[in-house]
Amino acid sequence: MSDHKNQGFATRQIHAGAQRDNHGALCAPIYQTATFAFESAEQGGRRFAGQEDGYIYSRMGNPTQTVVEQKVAALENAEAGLATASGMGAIATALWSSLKAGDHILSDDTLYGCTFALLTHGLTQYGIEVDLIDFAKPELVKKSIKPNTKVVYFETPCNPTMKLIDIAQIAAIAHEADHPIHVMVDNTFCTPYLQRPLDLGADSVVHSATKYLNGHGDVVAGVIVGKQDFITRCKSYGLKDLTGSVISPFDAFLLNRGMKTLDIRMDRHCQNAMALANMLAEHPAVRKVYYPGLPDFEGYAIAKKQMSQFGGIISFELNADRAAAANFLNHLELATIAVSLGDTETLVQQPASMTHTAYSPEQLAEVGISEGLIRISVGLETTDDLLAAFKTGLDQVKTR
Ligand code: 7XF
Repeated sequence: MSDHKNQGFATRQIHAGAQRDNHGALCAPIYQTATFAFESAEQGGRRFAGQEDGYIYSRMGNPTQTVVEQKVAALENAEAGLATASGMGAIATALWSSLKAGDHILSDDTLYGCTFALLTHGLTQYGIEVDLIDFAKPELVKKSIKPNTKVVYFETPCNPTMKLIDIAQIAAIAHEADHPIHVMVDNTFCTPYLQRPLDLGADSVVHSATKYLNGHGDVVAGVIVGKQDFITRCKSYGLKDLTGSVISPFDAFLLNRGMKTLDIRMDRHCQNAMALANMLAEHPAVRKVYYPGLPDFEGYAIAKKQMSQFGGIISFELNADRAAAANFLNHLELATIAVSLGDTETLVQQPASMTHTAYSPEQLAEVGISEGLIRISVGLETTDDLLAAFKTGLDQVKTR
């Protein structure tokens, strides 16, 4: 358990995990080494046997990685954390560490495209039963739990429709079952600054640290946090033997640096997104805005309850055909057409043809991802400049 429990978020994001090296370096150094020297054959044996703490080989841990892990764990109020080479590395490591052939995973139906692919095209090939249902219907979740259900999995807000799922309610349903069920939440869209699923009853949290945690668009990384025994299993089995999805010391260094400013970046992302969502909602060229901070958005009440602010992601549909949506993106000033999110730059993309192509057209329609849906990752630019760029673009849309 971290010793930062009584400190504020900003103090933890800067100091948790930090350790002075022999030279007193302020910033945790990049330990660019694959392996670590043992003082003796006996010491090597003791480390492998788990009888002595210390580093062995960088697939099993590295001091730069440890800083990230302790920091994220402190921010999520978790006992322990594990850093990985990508968000998918975190999700795959956490799921492979929790499931075996014959087990059942119950997941929400709206997931980042590659998570959807991992579950429906991946896990099913290895004898794991997968059911995807709408977790906004808690009664359905209750009915869908089976005797072999081992994991309940979801994102909230969901990528890209911003559907809200009540973490406390779903965790309570899963934990009421007459056998143990592990509740795993992807907290990428919120970060621990806006939402802490473990405090609401979840068992573990996964992140694409590529997004807000790092925040600068220059790293692909992931993290898992949870109870110490679960993280030990993820580290010494899931990551070491099954996925090998190890973060590099340099990426761990950048991630540690990015996380030191998480709260002030998130505040600006949220402010810019709220202003932009309000403008979009009032513009005649816009048919629908998907943003948890709009009081008439489904799930607003859940967002109010479990998030401290409403986040930096907005999706919306134009009151126009698909070609007009592409034309809008092609001529939009300031925003870059790119997948990913949580960067300083505002990014726009179309989930149906980009991030969510693992879904069939029928599956996209079922979860409400329309062909023309546009997702915005609202950046840290000056609010008025962003509003002006989107307004200019929208004013030119030929509405139906
Ligand atoms: O392996 P990654 O670091 O790219 O993370 C995977 C991932 C996991 N969970 C969520 C909620 C995510 O959004 C992602 C990555 N999503 C990007 C996006 O939606 O733009 C990936 C670009 S294809």
